Amino acid sequence: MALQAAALVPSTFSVPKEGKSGASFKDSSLFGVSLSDHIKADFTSSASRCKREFNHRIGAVRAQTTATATPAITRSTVDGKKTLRKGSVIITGASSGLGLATAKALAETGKWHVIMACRDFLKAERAAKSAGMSKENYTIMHLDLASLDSVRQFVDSYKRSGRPLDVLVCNAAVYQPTAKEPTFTAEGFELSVGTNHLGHFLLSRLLLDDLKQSDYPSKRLIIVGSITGNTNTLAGNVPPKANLGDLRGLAGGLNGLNSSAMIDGGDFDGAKAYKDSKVCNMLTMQEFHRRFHEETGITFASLYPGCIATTGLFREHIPLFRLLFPPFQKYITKGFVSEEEAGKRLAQVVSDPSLTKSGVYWSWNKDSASFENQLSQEASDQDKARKIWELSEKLVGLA
Ligand code: LMG
Ligand code: NDP
Ligand code: PMR
Repeated sequence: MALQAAALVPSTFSVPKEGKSGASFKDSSLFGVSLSDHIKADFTSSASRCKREFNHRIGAVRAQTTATATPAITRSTVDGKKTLRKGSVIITGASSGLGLATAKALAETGKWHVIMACRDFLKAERAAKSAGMSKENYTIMHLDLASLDSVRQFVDSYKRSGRPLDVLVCNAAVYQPTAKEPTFTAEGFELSVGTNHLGHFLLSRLLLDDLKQSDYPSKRLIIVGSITGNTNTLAGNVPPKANLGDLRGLAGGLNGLNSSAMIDGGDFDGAKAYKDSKVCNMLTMQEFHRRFHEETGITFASLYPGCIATTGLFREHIPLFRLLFPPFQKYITKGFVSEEEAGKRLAQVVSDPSLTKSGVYWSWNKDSASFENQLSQEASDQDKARKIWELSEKLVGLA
């Protein structure tokens, strides 16, 4: 009943406190202050710092690669002015929803070449065309995150293309709210955590070195998170709640045979598995930050883009939910954002010079201004982040 009341009177949201700090609802579009303005990037200095290393790496293969790849961080224009080369950004799951809207927003600037990493090539091609993206601004490459072989093949092809990698966006996800029984990835991991977390974990580990070698002024690894994985919010308290427990299911391989399909070892619940996977995404971002930010200069970030209630994410939900969810979010919670607006938000995290701070979980307030949000206790638990990292390494064959 608390949830119901809160849904109807958003300004009186109230959930039990978690840990020692009070509950925070900054995740909602109704709460929050922009803290981003003070962060300023210094692009020029890092550009020159990385240039030599980049040219050394890329030079040898450059001659054989496509015309779209650019040999140096700057290129000369006709009037002799130097301009920044196009950035190369990989976006997983760019065939619909947030990923597509972000690809479109970045492509439209003319400053980015978007590599749309998608499991359905034809769907991605149609989506790019109907979004009005012009051919010179994107490349579609096959990637099925539910298969680690496919992830490895994708990485090999990308490396062979000779293209630099400036930003990687881990965006793709599946959500199975109505599934009664678990389904599994090619390697036998429960599908939501297997795709949303483990597939992306392997992908980003294998591409980290490419990001590191990029000479782009600000190189970034972004993993899309969500409010529903954060139990310090109202949305995160709608049952079933995210909870990774002691990770016994993850340790057992999430295979539903000799181990549970759920991270916490409990009975299968598709909605919980999705929320758990988002907690893993947010913890992984922070673990990357702790392990690699200083050494590599890469910005690691996560975000909640707002409730994009119209995307394909809800394709498996019952028709009544799909009908009522958008007006519910628009008029009752006021957390609704359009795909276009959400795409602009993620595009900011990719390229805005003021969003270079690493280790941050970004959200936007009701005026669409970005701010650094607080994660729930579990989604910022350093010990759990390390354990998930280590268990995930074993599962994907990195350790
Ligand atoms: C679980 O249920 C599912 O079991 C699981 O499969 C998975 O989907 C998981 O988190 C995902 O959810 C969670 C359960 C939470 O939610 C529900 O049972 C249904 C909630 C439906 C929410 C979206 C639709 C809301 C429609 C509002 C009306 C539309 C208005 C249009 C605009 C009008 C403008 C004036 O359950 C709880 O946490 C219990 C909380 C109590 C429910 C409070 C409901 C408040 C909203 C008013 C409800 C109106 C009744 C509509 C019935 C819709 C049924 C789908
Ligand atoms: P969509 O379903 O529209 O997009 C998800 C994308 O992921 C699709 O392109 C889908 O491909 C792709 N995908 C799914 N499985 C795989 C796979 N095995 N390999 C490769 N790609 C795959 O949903 P959204 O745009 O809403 O979701 C995008 C991100 O935003 C997700 O990380 C989600 O958790 C997050 N998010 C969404 C919110 C929302 O309200 N919608 C709120 C908060 C976060 P295909 O087109 O082939 O199905
Ligand atoms: Mg939620 C401020 C309130 C708020 C916000 C921002 C969201 C976002 N939701 C809110 C409130 C509520 N939701 C309330 C009060 C209810 C009970 C009626 C409710 C229910 C609900 C359901 C059943 N909400 C949902 C579902 C889903 O199936 C979605 C989900 O959990 O997917 C995992 C969902 C979502 N609500 C959100 C967001 C962003 C989602 C989409 C999923 C995601 O995290 O990506």
